[in-house]
Amino acid sequence: MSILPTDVLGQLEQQSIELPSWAFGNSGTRFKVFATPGTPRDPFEKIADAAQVHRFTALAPKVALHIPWDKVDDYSALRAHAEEHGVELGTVNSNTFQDDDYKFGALTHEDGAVRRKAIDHHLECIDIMHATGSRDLKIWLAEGSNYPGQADLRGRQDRLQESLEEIYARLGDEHRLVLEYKFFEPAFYHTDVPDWGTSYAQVAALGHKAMVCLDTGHHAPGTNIEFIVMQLLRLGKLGSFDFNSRFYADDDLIVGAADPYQLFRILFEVIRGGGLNNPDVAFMLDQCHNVEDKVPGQIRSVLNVQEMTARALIVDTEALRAAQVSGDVLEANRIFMDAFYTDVRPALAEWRESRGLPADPMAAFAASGYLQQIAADRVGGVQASWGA
Ligand code: PSV
Ligand code: MN
Ligand code: MN
Repeated sequence: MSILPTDVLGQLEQQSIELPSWAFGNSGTRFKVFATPGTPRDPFEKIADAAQVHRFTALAPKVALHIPWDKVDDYSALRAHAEEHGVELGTVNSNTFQDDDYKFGALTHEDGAVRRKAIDHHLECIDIMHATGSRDLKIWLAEGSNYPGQADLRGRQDRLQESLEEIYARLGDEHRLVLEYKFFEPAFYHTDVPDWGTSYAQVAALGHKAMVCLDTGHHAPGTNIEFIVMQLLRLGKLGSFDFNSRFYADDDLIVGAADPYQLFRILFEVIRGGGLNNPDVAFMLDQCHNVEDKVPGQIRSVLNVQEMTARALIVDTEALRAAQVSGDVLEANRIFMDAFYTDVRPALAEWRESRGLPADPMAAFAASGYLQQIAADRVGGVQASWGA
């Protein structure tokens, strides 16, 4: 018998991970952006590449957009293009971090004219969501200050609330707003939405359509992220994940690359708190592939999430509960670790084949010749970068 029982496979079948369009563009550090041959030149090509990930894994049916990076004249055409490629358009991410006007803030700015511009950008994103059929507006704010005394911390928090209220009021019935937090960067002294508590306080004041977005790379070293996942699920306020890995800060590396055990622990709390099918939670990646090929980078990412999910699903929860209740610390920990140490890869490969998917999606994609094809086809034009 497979180490993955039928009910576990049934749950795995429901897994759905949203890909970020920007993962397919060139990205880098402030030192250098390394271009990859065949990198998409526009949002249409990014979606075509994202569709490959779904084709080889059946795990990634949605692609998130970033505005203005994915600005097009006709979003209905982009939506139709996605559907032709077997995927849907997902979360719309706003961007108030690349404009000179936002040097001292956007939704929190002292100047009402700048706040107006930033709010209007979000209203435009909501208009786009109607055309793309997206549910979620994701807001990450780069605002903060570098020096004590530079900013009126409290006034900024009040203005943030007012700005968010106006954006929230424009959401359609089918829409949600998710507010992402990040403990530092680009501001180094204070950040206006630095932690889940601030995000929670802001979205709780808005209403039921506003939730928290948890980016796994946005915490101080040593933070118990699974505890935050548990708490937000318990409060009914975990709206979405931005999955990635970090060694130091916001590294945006392949999810599960730095610490697969942490990913396992997070997914265990996801399952404990409502399961993979929880309609409230969007499972997104937020990664950049600086030195590796982008499509296989994304394939590896979704497979890592699938693998750690499978391990989390085979925790013997009944035995674990009994050990917890009886105070058997070592037995409880053994049960937990047993699942984590179980190699589920052969069973997953077998299961994929039984569903008409390649047993090894990485190898199958490499053999498909897609990267060579796009390198030949997409000569000329300007390659999309992490930004445009
Ligand atoms: C900010 O660091 C962030 O995590 C936000 O989600 C942005 O939209 C994204 O990165 C851009 O890569
Ligand atoms: Mn993010
Ligand atoms: Mn980030």
